[in-house]
Amino acid sequence: MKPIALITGATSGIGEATARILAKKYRLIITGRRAERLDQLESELKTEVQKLVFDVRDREAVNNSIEGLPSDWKAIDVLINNAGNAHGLAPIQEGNVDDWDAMIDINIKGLLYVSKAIIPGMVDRQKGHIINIGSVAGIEAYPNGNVYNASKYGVNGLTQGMRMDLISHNIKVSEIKPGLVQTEFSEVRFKGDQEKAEKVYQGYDPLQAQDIAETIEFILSRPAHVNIADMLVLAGSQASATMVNKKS
Ligand code: NDP
Ligand code: 8X3
Repeated sequence: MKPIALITGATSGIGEATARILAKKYRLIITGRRAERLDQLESELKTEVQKLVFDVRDREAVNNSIEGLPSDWKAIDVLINNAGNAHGLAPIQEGNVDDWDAMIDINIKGLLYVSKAIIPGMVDRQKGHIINIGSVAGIEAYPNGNVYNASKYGVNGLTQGMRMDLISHNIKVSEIKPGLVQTEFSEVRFKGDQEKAEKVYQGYDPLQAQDIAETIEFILSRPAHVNIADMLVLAGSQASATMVNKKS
């Protein structure tokens, strides 16, 4: 029987690409709010799949969904805490408080709610691997990034703490900090403004979701005596959160 991986935010970008790669070796629990996308993805995956539709901000929905999994799907081996987004890009004095709430509630509290529903089972089984998707934005602030930066700094701190608390239970905790990845991320950040979103990825070759999915696959495929704690993965032309060598 294949081991089980649960991926949050599997309806697009990094999460979706990760589902496609991990389907080779894992049974998958794919999650997100857009049910129709999960249906489509399930139809394309060549592995057994469970779909859970919930908003990671809704603690009750997270708990009910995970508790409601069939008994032979409860022993989750791998958790990919990927769901998240930036909402807005504005100086702190002009920030939209609803955007701030969304980023803190999704990127930090949502990650915690999902983790809280899954970690006790991993502790009982003395087995598991959690990969949190942080960001270069979680080790370097940039102008107008403020609350998104704070949310990813939060993921960075949480990952370190989780690793310490869970090490004695044989649970590995890793973090990947991607740089610029061409996904729906900027469409969400700029609230559907395609022109602004496309500009983020012009003049250089950005990372693709597949690159991060392959990094996840690599981390999970290391032998038991190797724990990849942290990986910063930038685009080829990127030196830092703010420095990209653009052609034009
Ligand atoms: P996408 O916008 O393509 O994907 C985001 C995913 O998160 C979607 O599947 C979305 O599903 C899910 N999601 C968002 N909000 C919620 C919510 N409230 N409840 C449940 N699921 C939610 O972006 P990426 O693939 O790029 O982003 C994935 C992760 O990677 C995020 O944590 C992001 O911060 C991080 N990251 C991205 C980078 C980039 O440049 N793209 C760089 C560094 C880190 P749905 O809308 O269906 O709920
Ligand atoms: C996404 C990468 O640099 O746009 O976390 O914040 S960045």
